[in-house]
Amino acid sequence: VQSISRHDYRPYPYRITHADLQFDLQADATRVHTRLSVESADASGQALVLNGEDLTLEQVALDGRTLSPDEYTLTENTLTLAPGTLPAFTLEITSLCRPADNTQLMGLYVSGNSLFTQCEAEGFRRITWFPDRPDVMSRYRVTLRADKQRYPLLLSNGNLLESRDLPDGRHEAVWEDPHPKPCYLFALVAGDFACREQTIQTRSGRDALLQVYSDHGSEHQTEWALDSLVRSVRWDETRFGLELDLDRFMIVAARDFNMGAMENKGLNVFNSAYVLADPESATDASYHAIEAVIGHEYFHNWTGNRVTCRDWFQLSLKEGLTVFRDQEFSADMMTHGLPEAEAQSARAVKRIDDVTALRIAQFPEDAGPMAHPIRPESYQSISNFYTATIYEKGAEIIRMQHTLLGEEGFRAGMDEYFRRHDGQAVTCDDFLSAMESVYVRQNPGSTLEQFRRWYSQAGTPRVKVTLAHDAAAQTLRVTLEQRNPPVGIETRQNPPVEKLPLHIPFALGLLDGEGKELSLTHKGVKQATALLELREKSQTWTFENIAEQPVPSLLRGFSAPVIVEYERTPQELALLARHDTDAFARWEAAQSLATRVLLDSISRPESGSPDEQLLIDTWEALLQDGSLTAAYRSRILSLPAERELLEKTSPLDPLAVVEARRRLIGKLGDALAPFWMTAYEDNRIDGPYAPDAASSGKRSMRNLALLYLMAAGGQGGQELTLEHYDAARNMTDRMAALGALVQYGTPEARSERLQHFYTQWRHNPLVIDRWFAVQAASAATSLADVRQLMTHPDFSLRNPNRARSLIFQFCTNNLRNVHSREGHSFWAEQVLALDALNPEISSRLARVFENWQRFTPVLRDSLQQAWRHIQSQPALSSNLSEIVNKALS
Ligand code: DPP
Ligand code: ZN
Repeated sequence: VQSISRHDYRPYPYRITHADLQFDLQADATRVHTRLSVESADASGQALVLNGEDLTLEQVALDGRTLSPDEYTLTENTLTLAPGTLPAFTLEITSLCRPADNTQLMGLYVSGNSLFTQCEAEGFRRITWFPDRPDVMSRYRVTLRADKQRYPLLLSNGNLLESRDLPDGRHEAVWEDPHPKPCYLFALVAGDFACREQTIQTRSGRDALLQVYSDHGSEHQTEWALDSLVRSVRWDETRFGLELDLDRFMIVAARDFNMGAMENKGLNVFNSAYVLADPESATDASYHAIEAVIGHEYFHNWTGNRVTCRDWFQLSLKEGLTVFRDQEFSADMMTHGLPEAEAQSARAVKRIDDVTALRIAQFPEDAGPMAHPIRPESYQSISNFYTATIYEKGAEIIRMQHTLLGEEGFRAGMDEYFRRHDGQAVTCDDFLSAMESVYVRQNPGSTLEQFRRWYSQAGTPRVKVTLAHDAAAQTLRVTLEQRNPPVGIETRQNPPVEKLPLHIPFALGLLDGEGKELSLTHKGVKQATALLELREKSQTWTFENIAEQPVPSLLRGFSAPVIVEYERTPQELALLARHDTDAFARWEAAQSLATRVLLDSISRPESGSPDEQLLIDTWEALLQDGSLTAAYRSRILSLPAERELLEKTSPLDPLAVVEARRRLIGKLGDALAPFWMTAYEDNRIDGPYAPDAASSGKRSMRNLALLYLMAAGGQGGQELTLEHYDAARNMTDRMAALGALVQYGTPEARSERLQHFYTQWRHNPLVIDRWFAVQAASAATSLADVRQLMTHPDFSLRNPNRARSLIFQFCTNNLRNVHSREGHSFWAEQVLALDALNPEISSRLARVFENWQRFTPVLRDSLQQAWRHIQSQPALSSNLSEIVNKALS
């Protein structure tokens, strides 16, 4: 498989000013007539190369003259023409594609009775011949023709110009998108849907029609989605001054969808999991995810669509930035209308959740064979680079710019970015230059030149902290030292790649021995939190008026995506967990204390951890601290997730992690049972369901208390959980009870409630996904159980949500039962089965064990064998080959 390099970028030698597409839509074969207005960009007379995949070419015409086959070159994936020195011409192509056979769900495909498209990154070439690259931007006019009964709705990007009936029961709709766009933002949808809509006035007083389409029968589940869309429009107006630039903005829910959602211009296509919600069937987490994803895709309208990527190496230009924007949107929505202290806490909860996700998904990626900078240098298949690094680390790198520039400066930088680049396809460097234009005004003599290294260097940097207190001088010297060891392919490069020091904003606070915050005075400036800008390999700051040896609060707010190295005593951690004024660092301290106890008990299972009692006391203090919000309390009292802990074992020892964590949950549940019971009672909510921060926080705390009580063992916990299940009036509570039972309940209780749940929800596919997932991820579910579930009539490998709910959940989250020789070969078997259907999905499943070399020897051998088995198969997809070859190299 060929690798593409960032430095090979060449501008496309032609402009496609207009694309006029006519579709005769049918599920088995759709004929596409493509009419392109082409101009030579450089008068060089170079060949015109178009991409195509799984298409049948019927006819090619240039300026109205049909070409004979010897006038063009057709290979499996290219169509090459030699228009010579013509400055401008019209190219017409007729081709066929086959939606019903399209199991990859890229290009035009069938889901249920409807037709959908997915083009990012390279799906448009599966619809028609075209220069399938983001820097070719065209105005689209799209005519859709189809059977009216089967496909009563015909949607595409932009505005509906006209629609009319045709003979033979067919009809036609013509859409025009006034904004030039790359083909990856093209979309069409044909089918029969229910619609919820609302007209709003944009900030400048224009009317805009917002619509959410979904299957008939699910219209009662789209209210939250439409409301979230309205909030997204408002938020982008107020926070970034960005207005909706279309008369109409549509969202359509698809049952079969590879990703979360897609920001096609004016016609977003969404995985139904990120659209449909009602209190009965959706959890708080789903409500929040729907709001976040709707925001994310809507925000792409400016960051991605109006200003797009020059090439796919720049993917983080739009994704990192848009994730940052959706994170801020969610935080603003959560804190809206709360008193200051609660707002701060809610913001910290959002930050905690985002950082946890980063650590679980991105840190391991950045230490494994797929490690890449947020702007990769090369790839074989771009689909493999829709990664946690591009998205989540990308967002952290934008957030650091926000930290360095401040809210106002960042906004000024964004304004400048749009002033310079609206309507263009640009690079990450262009974005940074716009931000830098503000930074240099704020910091004369300084630039963001060094900051750019974050875009080109992979790996999670480590920052080592050293403190030196001088009691006589009453000063504290803080030394930060950065290291960025080689990762991924770098570890095998000779000579070794030299990584240069990064520009790292490091937020620091200090507490005294009683836990009171000290102020930091440096060069006469006094503050509670100092933002140290680490630029050298090692740098020292001196703070004055520090009478006694302080306890440092490090990397407050997670001010940079790094790992801090600093030896702390358990007592220090406990002090910070109780008193740190920075809510993020406080949570971090509690988590570190728990991690320490867990790792201790793994390394010496007989004696356990000497700090266990300190942890119990700390948890008790936190349970009784009346100043904490319920949401925050639920985060600080949760034990670190299994996968987060796994990353801290070396070699990776999944079974030990599962057992140690289960044991400690049980222990904390038992030791603090009366407190959990009080928390359970105190967080009861009467009244109707609402997913707001305060109520979801209460549910989250109440359900955590329930889990601890259930895990404590004994009759009481299970009885309470069964009651909780029966009394639940929303999916959050119902799932919490079911989850606790499935993890810790007796086999009878477990299977009885699972059966009950299935019977009640069998008609709602998104809830049945939960039913598969809760079982697949449970330590009580064996490989044999999973194989049994695969024979369930509701299981299908073809539906990505269903495959994710059972196969991915088992392989990713059932650390106890996937790690055996049989478990590993099951994984390989499913990777191969999926690869034959849908390489986007198979390569994702393969990546679950990309870090196989770090496991304990027995597991490593067995994983290696499974990888080799995959590698030995003929005809792997190019997506999967890239992953396999990197994993085994
Ligand atoms: N639809 C995916 C996203 O929004 C890819 N652009 O992130
Ligand atoms: Zn995105």
